[in-house]
Amino acid sequence: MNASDVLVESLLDWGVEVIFGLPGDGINGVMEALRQQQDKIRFIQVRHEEAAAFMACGYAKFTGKLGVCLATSGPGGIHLLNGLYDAKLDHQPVLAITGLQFHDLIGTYTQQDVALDKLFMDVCVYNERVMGPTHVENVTDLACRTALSYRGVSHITIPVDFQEQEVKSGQRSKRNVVHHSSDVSARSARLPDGADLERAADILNAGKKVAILAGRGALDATDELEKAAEMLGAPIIKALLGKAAVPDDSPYTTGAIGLLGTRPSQEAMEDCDTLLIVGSSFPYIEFMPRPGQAKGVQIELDPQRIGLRFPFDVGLVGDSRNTLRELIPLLRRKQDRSFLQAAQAGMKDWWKVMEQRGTRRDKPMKPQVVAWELGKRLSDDAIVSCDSGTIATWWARQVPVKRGQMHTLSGTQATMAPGLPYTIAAQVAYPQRQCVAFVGDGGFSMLMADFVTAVKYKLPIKVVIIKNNTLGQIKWEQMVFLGNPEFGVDLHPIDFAEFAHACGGIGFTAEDPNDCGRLLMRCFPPRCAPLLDILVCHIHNDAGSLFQRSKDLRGQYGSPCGSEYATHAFHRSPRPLWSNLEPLTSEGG
Ligand SMILES: Cc1ncc(C[n+]2csc(CCOP(=O)(O)OP(=O)(O)O)c2C)c(N)n1
Ligand SMILES: [Mg+2]
Repeated sequence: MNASDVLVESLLDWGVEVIFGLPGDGINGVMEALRQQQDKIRFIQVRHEEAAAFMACGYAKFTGKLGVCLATSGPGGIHLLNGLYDAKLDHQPVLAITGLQFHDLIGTYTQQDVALDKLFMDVCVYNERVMGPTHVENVTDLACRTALSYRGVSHITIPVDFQEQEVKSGQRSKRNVVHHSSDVSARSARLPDGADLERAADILNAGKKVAILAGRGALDATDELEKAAEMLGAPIIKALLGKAAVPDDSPYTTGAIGLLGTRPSQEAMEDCDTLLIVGSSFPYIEFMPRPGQAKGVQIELDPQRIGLRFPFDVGLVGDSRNTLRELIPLLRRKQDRSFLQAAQAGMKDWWKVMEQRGTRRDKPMKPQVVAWELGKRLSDDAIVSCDSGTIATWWARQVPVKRGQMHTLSGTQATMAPGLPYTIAAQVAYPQRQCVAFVGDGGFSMLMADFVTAVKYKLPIKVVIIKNNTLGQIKWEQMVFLGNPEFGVDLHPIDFAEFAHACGGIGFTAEDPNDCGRLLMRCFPPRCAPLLDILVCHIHNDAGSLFQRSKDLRGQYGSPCGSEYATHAFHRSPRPLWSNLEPLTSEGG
């Protein structure tokens, strides 16, 4: 057995079934061990290591298991970095395995002499350079355990010559007892303190207008959230990563919050006298109640994050589901249902507006139409991945989530490009489920070479691209927040359908809103045939009217200065900005 064999054996002990990566001469020792174990551990070869890291992160998001990616020394490892930050910021357990130069040439300006352990210091919860074959087993055990228990990124980097070195007797240091570490993963009960629970219940029972904000940490607490909402007469507002925490047909939810959220969510935030946050560190503080406006209770797994965004009165450190189960029996059902009823009435109107926008038949076709048609055709178990950009707004608002579906995007890193690799990882993990990327042309084109990865591994993913030939979100920000004309945001058009064909997939282009549904049906047949599909929707922006509208808005706020305007918009009064931008976003791309 050599060091790489020990590494792969240890990964198998930790239940790793798949590794996403791209080989190179700095990691070929590990590749050989993977080749020998290919019937037990799958290697998915990517075209860009960044995609591999996103795949590992997506795999972790969708399965709850450890996501693993691999890259060679120097440039390969560097390519992983953005995807690893995505995992760090969205708290996903990911292990990165990389190579280093020959152990006795490190730090001598030799080729690809990049100290990846130093480079990754900030992104990792565990980060170690292997110092010899007998170091591998204990380091790998600790790397896997740390990533899973601290929900972050672990990194193991191995000098290339060590990768092939045999593990021999007499090699160990005198303290390194053979097999002294364990592959057992253990969890605590993850329950808060009893006294804190009672204090939290008192606050929630005393509140007259209670709002719940649910995030990523509440994804497996759907029933408990609805029960709490019923007891408290509280609307459930969802942070983007918590989109699937409660289905959108639930009578309790007001959907998303923030610039791409709903009006009833914002109204609930502004009017509530008590806020219960469940598993969310939603970063846009300006959309939360003002300090002093509301009492607050926070349920959060990580004690460090209690009170991060709001001056809470009580913090409950625990798992969302378990904690809610303990809390609900302490709650009294509120007789006054008017706060919830107002939110429900607001949502009725909101969905009417969404439907109106989603069923417009004028040309050029609006992105909301595509999102609406897509939402209708997603299967009950669909796994949807989105990207950063205006695309996220259409996904957040116009694609209702059903119970049983999973939806995600890069929440806190808010990076472009993970939509496609997340979807590939989802399809690897769940070969029978409908896995869909809903992405912009800018984000997709960043890592589009990995579409061919789906073709290569016969993964029947669906990719819906909103093609507006622009970095739409940035164009919009330049105009509306800064009051400037657009600059550096136009994208040279790509015929994505032709690209799909060139890769061996299938591509369609939809330009007519009357035809969009029919074309989507070809990609999303009622009984999902395992086809490789890519659907491309051409959306044209009317840049002139977008700019005019932004000028009108600035006039309305009486601020000639873009930055002042943005300050006003974000820090003093999110609501007027938010409600005025609504028609703008429906017209723009
Ligand atoms: C890696 C990265 N680069 C730049 C940005 C800044 N950014 C956010 S959204 C966006 C535009 C996205 O364009 P596209 O994918 O076409 O979506 P659209 O906004 O047009 O819907 C940019 C450049 C980012 N978030 N991530
Ligand atoms: Mg675009």
